[in-house]
Order: sequence, then structure tokens, then C-alpha cells
Amino acid sequence: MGRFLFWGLLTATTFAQTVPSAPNTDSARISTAIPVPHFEDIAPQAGLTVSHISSPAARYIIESVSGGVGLIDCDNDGKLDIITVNGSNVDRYRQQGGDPLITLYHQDADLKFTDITKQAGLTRKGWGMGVAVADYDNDGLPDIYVTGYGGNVLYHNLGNCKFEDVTEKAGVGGGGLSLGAAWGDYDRDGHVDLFVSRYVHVDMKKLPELGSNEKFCRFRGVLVQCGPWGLQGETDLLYHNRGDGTFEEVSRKAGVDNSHHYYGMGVVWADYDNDGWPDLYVADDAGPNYLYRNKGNGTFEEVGLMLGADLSGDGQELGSMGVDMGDYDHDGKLDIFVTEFVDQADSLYHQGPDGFTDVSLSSRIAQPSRPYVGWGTGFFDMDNDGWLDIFVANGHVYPQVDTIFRRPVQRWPRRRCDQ
Ligand SMILES: [Ca+2]
Ligand SMILES: [Ca+2]
Ligand SMILES: [Ca+2]
Ligand SMILES: [Ca+2]
Repeated sequence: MGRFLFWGLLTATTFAQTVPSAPNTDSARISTAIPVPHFEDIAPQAGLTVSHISSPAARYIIESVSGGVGLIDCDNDGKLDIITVNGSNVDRYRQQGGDPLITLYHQDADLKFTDITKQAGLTRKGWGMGVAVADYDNDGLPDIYVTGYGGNVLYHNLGNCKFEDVTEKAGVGGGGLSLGAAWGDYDRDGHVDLFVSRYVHVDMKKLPELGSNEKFCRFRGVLVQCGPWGLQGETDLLYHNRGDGTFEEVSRKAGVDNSHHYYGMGVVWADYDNDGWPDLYVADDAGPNYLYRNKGNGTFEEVGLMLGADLSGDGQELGSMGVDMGDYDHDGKLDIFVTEFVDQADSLYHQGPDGFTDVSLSSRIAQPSRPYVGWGTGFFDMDNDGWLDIFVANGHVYPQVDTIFRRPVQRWPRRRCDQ
């Protein structure tokens, strides 16, 4: 999701000059040596103007998640179109069943986009969370899968950016609070399959009120939303594509159903062991992550624990959100990057001969990532030098933290000067 957010809303323009001299620190010396590409936010003038619907107060955990972005060439004109996920909030969901799950922008000439959501038939309402694009029926037209609260949606592309809601027929409605989705042909039968991660159980009629529990609804002494600790986690879903427009939910049979009920977030398919079978990584919030090795017979085994790709380098369960895989050091083995909660270093799992090692400290990723809650992410080569870079979209789940961060952040430099 992060990768799509990045490419969808920002366009590289020029390369900046070398950064001026800075204090004598290691990080400063590195930044002076490497020219950094500049990016310009062109979303408003490009017509990408539909507001994301959310609740700034984030009174409930469901109000602190949502907001994927996807790219699709919905009419095969050679130019990418943009899908944004809209979100909702508790009041709107209760009163009107939420909001249209997504907005589809068609790319016209000169980098201008037009909102074609309605004429495209993408009108299902709910509470959108994520989006994944693939041609599930091999007709040459990319289709759209949207995750959300209260039911997911599969939109079949009819051509010319017109879509039909085929969720019921395909049997991929899911339910609960679904967040991540990733398409991958795990059994290599030529029909792409679909994995969906789900987060916590949410009952809209019985939401735990902000600050209502001393243990689970406080952050650094401040009353905040409740969860995910103390809430029931949902299972995950794997839909096998039958090739006739319908799917079978096989997560339990395949061994990827998340029987521990961890809080599922970002997901990615990739063949980490280069055996030709796509494997699966699931980032779980506040718990161990899963690395599922594809055994090639329709089933998977969890190897994240054995290979050292499930916890931080010092064995801590982290609040994992986004994930991507890429071979950042060109040794022929895929590595894993995972974004984490505030006060936790984002994880960079380097794959060696005997498994994975969290190298977030030695790679200098740890320090800049600790102050933030990391969300969507992606490996990409921002300056075309052949080496993968990493983008992270940061945010927070507790708007109330502003009240506790404001003073210490402002006072810190003054205290140093006084010494
Ligand atoms: Ca299709
Ligand atoms: Ca398949
Ligand atoms: Ca594999
Ligand atoms: Ca590597």
C-alpha cells in the first residue's frame, strides 16, 4: 500500500544538489555525500482531491486504521489510473452504512485525473481499509479487490473502466475487519489466488469506550482508544481461485488461518527461498509475524520463528503494520522490511544462509524510525542507481499523544544548551 501511495501522489521531478554541510555526525556525513531526489506533491493540480473520511479523534481502534492506495490501468490505455480507499467513521457507519469504499481516478492527458467512481459502478458502501489489483479471471482486464469492515468487495472489470460487483458469486466477501490483501498464484495453476489478513473483532453495537480500561486503554498515562491488546483477533483468509469465477476459502486446510488469532495487517507474497513456489509474509500488530513457506502441495508451514523473521532482533513482539520484500543487497536472497509502532525500530530482516537477522541497527534504519508509527511501505529504487531504497508512510493511532509529546520535544534542545 505504501508503495502505491508514494507513486500515486508524488512524482519525481529533479535531483537536488548535495545537502549543505551539517553537524559532525555519522548520519550527517552520509547525507552530504549522497544526492537525494526531490519529489513534488502534485495531487491537487492533478485532480486527486477526494478527501479521505476518518475520525480525527480516533475514539475506537477501527477509527485508527484505513487508507490504502492502488494503481490500475482500468481501460488498458497504457496510463495508470489511481484507486484511493475512502474510510469512514463510527457515526457515519452506524447512520448510513459507511461511505463508498473507494474512489477511482482515470488518468487523462497531461497528468490530469478524473473521478469516475460512479460511472465505473464502484458504488458499494462500507468502511474501506485496503485494495489489491489483479486479473483474477485472465481476461486481460485488471480487477479490484477492496478490504474493509463489514464485508470485502470484488469488482470484475468489464472493460473501459466499467465494473461489476461479483463478490457474492465469487464467494470472497470475507467479513469482520479485513485489512491487508494480496494476490498470488500459490498453487501455480495459472489462476491467481487471494490472501486476506484480518485484525480485531469489532462489534459496532458494543465498542469499548475510550479510556474505559486501565490496562488496555491508556498510553503513557493518557486515556486513549482500547486495543488491540485485550481484544479478540480475527483469523486470516486464503481464497483458492477455482478458475470459473468462484473461490474456495482454504486457509485452515492450507495452514495459514492464523489459529493464534494474532492481529493481521500487511501481507506480501514472495518466493523467499527461490524454490519457485510463492511464500507468504503476514505482519501482525502486537504479536509475532508469520513467514509461511509454501510446501508446493497446497499447504504451508510457519517458518518465521525458526528462521528469525517473526520478532525484533532482541526477541520482542512488535506492533507490525506494513511489509515488503526485496533483495536490497543483491546477494540473490530476498530480505524483508516491516514497519513498526512508535518507540520500536522498523525491522529489516536480512536473509543469510541460515535464516534471517534483524539488521535495523547496523543498516541505520532503527534510529530514524523509532519516533514514528510506521504504516504502508515499499522497496523501490528512487534514484535509479540499481539499489533498492525504502519508503515508509508514518502516522499515529493516538491523536491524544500530542498532549504528552509537545512539551518534551520543545524543551529538549534548551536543556542541552543549559548544560
Ligand atoms: Ca479480469
Ligand atoms: Ca492458483
Ligand atoms: Ca518458496
Ligand atoms: Ca538479500
